Parts: sequence; structure tokens; C-alpha cells
Amino acid sequence: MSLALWPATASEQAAHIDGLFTGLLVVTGLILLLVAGLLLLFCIRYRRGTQAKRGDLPEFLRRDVELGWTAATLFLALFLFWWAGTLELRASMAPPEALEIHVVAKQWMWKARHPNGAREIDALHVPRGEAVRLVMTSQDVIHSFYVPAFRVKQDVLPGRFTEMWFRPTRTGEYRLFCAEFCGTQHSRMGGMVTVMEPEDYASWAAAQPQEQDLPGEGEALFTALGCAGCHAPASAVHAPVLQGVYGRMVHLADGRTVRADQAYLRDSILQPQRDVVAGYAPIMPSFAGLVDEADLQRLVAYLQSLRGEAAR
Ligand code: HEC
Ligand SMILES: [Cu+2]
Repeated sequence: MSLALWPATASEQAAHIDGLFTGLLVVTGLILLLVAGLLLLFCIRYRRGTQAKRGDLPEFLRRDVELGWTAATLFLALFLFWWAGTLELRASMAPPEALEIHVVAKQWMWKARHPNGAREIDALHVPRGEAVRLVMTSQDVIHSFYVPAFRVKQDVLPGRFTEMWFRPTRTGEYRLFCAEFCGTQHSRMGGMVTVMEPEDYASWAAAQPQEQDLPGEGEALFTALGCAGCHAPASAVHAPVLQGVYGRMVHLADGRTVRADQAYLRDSILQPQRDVVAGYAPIMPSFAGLVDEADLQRLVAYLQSLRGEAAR
């Protein structure tokens, strides 16, 4: 049994975070020892009645000591900043080949959806050794996806996608918590993350009831909601062709240029008047209230899948 206060270490990130934590503990511990040691030493040496020499230090010593400790703490602080900063950056950038799993939070459950369409609730199966990227959103209030064994935690917000990634390193079952108070059943909002060997994960995913994939459902919605009426290449309406829209730089009517990421696509559907594409009339109606979170994810997944054919 390991020390119960220290959670299992089951992801690459967890090992790095533990390293940083231990490093900070050692550095602050050494400083504590140094300060407490000097304090004790001076208390004894300069106690009332001793013959120890008192009075000002010689000028050169005063300057050297001052310069020395200022420089030393500066470099120490910069080093700690660099260490924690690189970890933070790594944690924010998922490798491009990462497995993308969509997560929707609602009072009071976690719903996950795998690339092949497999769904699960309050459970998440992931392959060991592979990067996993979670694209998350909430249907109601703010929740927070927290897996202590992976040392990852990310708020999940309504009306927005937040992302998080990890690379599990050990098979097993690990607790998933909601770490943001979200209502009366908050404390029960959680589940299990199961890390499996990649081949076990593959057979698990294949054994789940097969449904249409996310982009496929998005495509159906795209037609059902009338998007295609304006955006189909043959349409009589002057609207942008959406092939390859994901990731391209879009010039807007107000002169700004933005990258069409997931947030942009989402806003295009909910608030089309906000970022009007240059050269087009602001005629696209808002679909806010008409599509719910799950539908938005489907639509955005469909738009993302429209790669290939190059932009105009
Ligand atoms: C009435 C016609 C019309 C309908 C219906 C419509 N759009 Fe649009 N859409 C436009 C026009 C015109 C623009 C360009 C002006 C703008 O950005 O508002 C646009 C812009 C967009 C953009 C940004 C494109 C770019 O190149 O950056 C996206 C994404 C988009 N629409 C998706 C959709 C989706 C998804 C639906 C259905 C839920 C939809 N549209 C329904 C007319 C329409
Ligand atoms: Cu919650």
C-alpha cells in the first residue's frame, strides 16, 4: 500500500506534476531549514551576555551578501517559473494524433462519446499509452472534470467547448469527480475511468452498440435545419461554401481575420451576426434555442469533417 494521501499515478502528466510538487517541497523545505537554522544559530550566538562581535558588517560583505541573495532568489524563481510553465504548456497542447472523445456534462452525470460512436454514462474507457483529448461542454451549469490519478482538472462550461488531454500510463480503474459545486447531487456526480490495454480498448469499443458517428448525425441535422439550403454549393443564396472551413483563416466584414476553430464554428451557428464573413450579407439566422448542446456538437463535428476540397 502506498501512502493513502498520495493518489495513484496513472498518467504521464501525473508523473510530471508529482515531480514538480516534490521539487517545490524540497526547495521550500531547504529554505525553511536554512532560515530556521540561522535563526537558531543567531539566537544562541548573540544571546545576552555573550562576547560575540556586534555592530555593522563591513561594507563589502554587506554588498556581496545583498547581491548574492537577490541574484540567487531571482534565478531560483525564474527556474521554478520555467519548470511549472513548460508543464502547463504541455498540458494545454494535445498531440495532433490524440484520440478525441466528446464529453457532455449535465446535472448530474457525465456522458461520453467515442470516435466510433460508442457512448457511455458516468464511465470512460481509454487505451493505455495513447493520448486522449476530451472536448467537453455542459448542458446546464458549470461542472469540472477531475481525475486525481491523472492530475488533470478542467472546468466544463455551458455554451463553450473546453478541452483537456492526458496519456494514461497504467491500466486500472480510477475515480472521476465533478470538482465544481453544481447543485444538490453534486457530490454524487462522478464515475470511473477505466484504462485498458489498447487492444482491449479496441475490442471494447467495437463491442459497444454501433450508432451513426457524430459527423454523420451532424450531416443529417445540416439538412434538417436548412443549413444546406443556403450553404450547399448549388444554392441560389450567396453563402460561404463550408468545405475546408475548419482551421482556415476567415476575413470578416469588420476587417478582423480569425481562425475558424471550434469556438468560431459554434458562434457562427449561435451568433451569426457577431463574426460576419467579408463579402457576404448578414442574412444567416441565429440557431440559438433551436439546437441544444448535443446537436451543436454534431453540427460542429460535421463542419470539421468537411476537409479536403480546398477553400475558394
Ligand atoms: C439563410 C441562409 C443561411 C442559413 C439557413 C444558414 N446559413 Fe450559415 N451563413 C450564411 C451566410 C450568408 C454566411 C456568411 C455571413 C456570416 O458570416 O454571417 C454564413 C456563415 C456561416 C458560417 C461561417 C462560414 C465561414 O466561411 O467562416 C458557418 C460555419 C455557417 N454559416 C454554418 C451554418 C450552419 C451550421 C447552419 C445551419 C444550422 C447555417 N449556417 C444556416 C447563410 C446561411
Ligand atoms: Cu457537476
